[in-house]
Amino acid sequence: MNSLQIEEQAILAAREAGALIRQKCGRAAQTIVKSNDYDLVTEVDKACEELIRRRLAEQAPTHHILGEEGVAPGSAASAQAVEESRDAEVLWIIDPIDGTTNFIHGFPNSVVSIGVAQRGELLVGVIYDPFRDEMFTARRGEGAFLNGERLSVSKEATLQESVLATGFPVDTKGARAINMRGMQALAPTVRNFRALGTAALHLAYVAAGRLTGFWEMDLNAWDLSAGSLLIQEAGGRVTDTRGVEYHLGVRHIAATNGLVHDDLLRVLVESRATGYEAE
Ligand code: 2AM
Ligand code: CA
Repeated sequence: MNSLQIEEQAILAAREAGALIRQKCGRAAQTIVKSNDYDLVTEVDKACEELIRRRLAEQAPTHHILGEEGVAPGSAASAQAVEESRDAEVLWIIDPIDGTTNFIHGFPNSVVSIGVAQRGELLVGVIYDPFRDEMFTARRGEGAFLNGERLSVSKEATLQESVLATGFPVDTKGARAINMRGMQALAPTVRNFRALGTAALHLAYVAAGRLTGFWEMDLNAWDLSAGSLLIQEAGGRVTDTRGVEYHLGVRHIAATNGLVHDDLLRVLVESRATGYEAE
């Protein structure tokens, strides 16, 4: 299968799972608590992942799959699962519902995120927003697209002109407090903040120039891989919060149009809000 065929399959899988997300948003019968009371999953997350896995078993039986719902809860288990699978020849990295808390509350902001890597290097990224019917796609070296139209990142050159997004970690005691320090430090300068409850949609919006940048800590490869490729292909920059170029093991993410990247990192480092302080 070449990258074009992989992209086609990812798009079909994302549309299929997206239809279920749209149909079931706010109507999940049961909510299951994962690592703590704020870390949630529903039977629809599992059903969406199952749909995608079934398609891949038929269309690409030799490819490996790393899906959020196939991994034990908690940061350590997630990091280990990524480590164990990242050198696979072809690896599909799947978040069947990014924005599960929104999904449970009927807040119509959840997406399907599918990244495909070859021996650890991202080849294809697809993020589908079923509520707006927006399909974000990228293939390495071929650019990023929204419903077939070429994307490029925004042109804001200063934090003063920037709209930045972030998310609030499920670890209410440690990571959330660190995240608030970052917001506090940035608040006097940035144009404004947005928090949509889905990391993958934030990344897609940075690629589309709708957001200047995004940072968040303790995320997983399935939240970040597809969106990172979209941003790189749209001319932006993706690193960890200390400036190391994005790779599948990155959990503390900074993703921008490139122009404000160093300024964002400087504020996060100076305010001790990179997420690495606790490690
Ligand atoms: P999810 O909806 O797939 O769980 C919101 O700030 C972002 O954090 C979402 O993309 C959400 O993804 C992600 N997230 C939620 N719980 C998480 C956890 N326990 N570890 C890491 N990321 C999580
Ligand atoms: Ca998820």
